[in-house]
Amino acid sequence: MDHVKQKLIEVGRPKAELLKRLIREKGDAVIQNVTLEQVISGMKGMVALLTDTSKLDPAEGIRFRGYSIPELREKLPKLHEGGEPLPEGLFYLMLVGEIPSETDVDFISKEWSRRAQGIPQHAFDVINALPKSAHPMIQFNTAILAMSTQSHFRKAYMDGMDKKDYWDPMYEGVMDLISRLPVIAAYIYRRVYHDEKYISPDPNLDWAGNLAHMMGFESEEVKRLMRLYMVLHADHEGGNVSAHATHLVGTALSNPYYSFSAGMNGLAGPLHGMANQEVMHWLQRLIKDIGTETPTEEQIREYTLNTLEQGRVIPGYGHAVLRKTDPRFTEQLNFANKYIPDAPLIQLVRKIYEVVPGILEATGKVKNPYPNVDAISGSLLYSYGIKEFGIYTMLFGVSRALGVLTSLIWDRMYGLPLERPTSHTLDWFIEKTDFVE
Ligand code: HAX
Repeated sequence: MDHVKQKLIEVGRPKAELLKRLIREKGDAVIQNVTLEQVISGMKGMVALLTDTSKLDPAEGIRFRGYSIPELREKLPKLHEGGEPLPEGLFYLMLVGEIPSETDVDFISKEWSRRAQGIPQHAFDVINALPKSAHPMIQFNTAILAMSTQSHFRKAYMDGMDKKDYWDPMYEGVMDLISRLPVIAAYIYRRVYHDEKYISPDPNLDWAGNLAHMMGFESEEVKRLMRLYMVLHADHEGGNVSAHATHLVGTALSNPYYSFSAGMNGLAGPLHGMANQEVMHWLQRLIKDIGTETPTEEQIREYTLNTLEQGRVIPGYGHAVLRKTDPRFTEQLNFANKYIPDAPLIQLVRKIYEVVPGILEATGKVKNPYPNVDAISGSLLYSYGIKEFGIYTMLFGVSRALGVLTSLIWDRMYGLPLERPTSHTLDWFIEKTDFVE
């Protein structure tokens, strides 16, 4: 048994016992009152999930196992002095709750590199069976499902595994799946945008650096960006659509491929992960309609108001939980200010940030008028030469695997049961609230 898995048992078993005791002794404690509005408005603010990997504070933003993004950048192992933390380290932190050593990170890097070699040929075949015009998220998700033929969990379940061991084949499947996503994503990218000229993985590279390499980007600059991107998009507590969908499907004891695929279907929606692509379309149209890459604040104001008048949202702005500028936006802006301050799209993003929050605030209904992670991520990728918007959500998906799949292992470690909330008809809500029609 590898040492990460051993560590996971050491940490996981006592916590699973603790949870059992908590339910036994405090199971009937009331933790929240729920309003009708919360139910109907997408369960916002309703406590409904146990997720340990990260926690989102409306004002401060995300913390991974208690660490803010600036703390992670300081504490997680890096390949180079002054470089970006390795996503492998964030995975370890989310999995076992401790900052990893360089040896831990190196082990995970090598392990993922090894496991990535096991992708079944039929995963590539199903991608090839789709038209190149199929959105990369369709190709990505199809390949994820196709790889579930190798599910350790399914096999162990069929063999009659004991409930308390569910986490073990889940860990194996999750490690396989995470290791393989960059290969699949790069394959789709090269297939669609680079005449099927594929690049083999380099076993000596880290997980994110390898993704850049397989996509055809050899510079250390792009690899550094990819590490940042993979860390920033990894997790956002348990209630966001991709995390919740992965968790929900997992509670039916569906294998990690089925579960993650559900999450990716959610990520592909324009109000969630696809917003990064939507932002680029919005910026592209703005530049085309106004006729310049350097519009004035007044021109941006008019364009924004026009979008709102058409009954559309401003992509990259707003959030269901955050009530301040998303620190993931700020981290990317800091990165851009440091390395590519004069990139035209970055200058435009900065200018839009000056204008849009005031307009959204003035509508009186938008609860968070500030930018989220997607307001800048595409512009950053674009400025580094990754210009094909169609893959941006897929890259988000590769990163999101780190958090939601770690939670899936913990769901099985905790022995969480089938998720099955209650629904009611409109008549029931009317009666329950003594509403007079
Ligand atoms: N532009 C225009 N209107 C917006 C808006 C925006 N960026 N954000 C919210 N609103 C509107 C809502 O559509 C809603 O209008 P109606 O009452 O007319 O239906 C009203 O303001 C209240 O919404 P809210 O409570 O502030 O926001 P929600 O929690 O319902 O939704 C969203 C949060 C992120 C979906 C929303 O802010 C939005 O649509 N933003 C644009 C799309 C986007 O950037 N999504 C990515 C979010 C981050 C993420 O998950 N990344 O993956």
